Amino acid sequence: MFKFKKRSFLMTTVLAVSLMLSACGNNAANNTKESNAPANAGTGTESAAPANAPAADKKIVVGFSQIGAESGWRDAETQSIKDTFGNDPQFELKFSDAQQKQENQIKAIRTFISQKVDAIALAPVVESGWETVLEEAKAANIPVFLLDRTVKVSDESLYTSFIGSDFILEGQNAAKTMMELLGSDKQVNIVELQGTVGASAANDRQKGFKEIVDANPNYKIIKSQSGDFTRAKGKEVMEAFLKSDGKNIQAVYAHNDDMALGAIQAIEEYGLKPGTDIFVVSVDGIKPAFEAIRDGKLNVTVECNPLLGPQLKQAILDFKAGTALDKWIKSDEDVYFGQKAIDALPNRTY
Ligand code: GYE
Repeated sequence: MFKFKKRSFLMTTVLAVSLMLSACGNNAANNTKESNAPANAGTGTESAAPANAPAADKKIVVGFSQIGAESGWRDAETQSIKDTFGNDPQFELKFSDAQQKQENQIKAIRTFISQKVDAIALAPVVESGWETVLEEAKAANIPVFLLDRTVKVSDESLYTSFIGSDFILEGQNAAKTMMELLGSDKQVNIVELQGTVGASAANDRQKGFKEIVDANPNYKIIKSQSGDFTRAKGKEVMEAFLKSDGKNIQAVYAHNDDMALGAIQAIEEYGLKPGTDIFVVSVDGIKPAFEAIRDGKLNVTVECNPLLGPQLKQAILDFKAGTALDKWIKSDEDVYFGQKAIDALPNRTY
């Protein structure tokens, strides 16, 4: 049932080719599929030119509401957006850092609306509470692209596309790889470090993982708590888990690498060996995680691609040209452990 070994070469090749394509700003795979989404809903003009074409000499202004800088993954995403739009003279980027607060993101979106930007990109810190401000953007005919995390809204036309990963799949892959490497017939008590409460990345990574674990009576999640996607809180929560459950813990599942790196520190300070005494699996695939795998302290990282700048840019250009977009533009990802992670390390840029 578990197919990573067989598929890993193919997946790596597919990943490399698609990364090359998107690096060239020509991610054909994402732009030619049929879309269920209404094409450019709510933004029509009377012009005979492509529906959303800007005047030839006018820059395309993009407002990006970023969550904050809680993790290495997010820093890499911010850099990807700044590089992509900063290096392209047809764009102007307005960047706003919300410091983890939804209210700051709502304020930023309202500012972008009053500035009449051409497109809004939003990495929503949590899933709910966006309807009102998204309705305001829609009323102003400004397309909203959700980046990396998604929202729960009753009306899907409130955003144009979601560009990001399949978090349920990531959670499933984390559990499947854990069982493959530890053996599914072994008794395994797992502690879980959740991401930010209410974030789609946390909700769905929990859901996918739990689904697989619940199907195996030998595997149990004995504790689960939020470490807010940060290294410091991941360490703090792991310290508490070790204090209450100590040697009863066989594995850690962290919703991101930063929290796993914090947990690794806590395990070492407790006097156990992370990666050996306690199995550690996390999500993201940032460089320090690859280094931790090389050093034998982390067992697995499930990749989640933060380099979303080229896909966002292509989506905005397609939208402007009146091309139908996928409602969900998926990013490419893989699973890394053992030698495969060590081999990939020199090419990790973030
Ligand atoms: O995994 C985590 C970050 O939303 C996919 O947010 C993103 C997550 C990522 O802080 O490290």
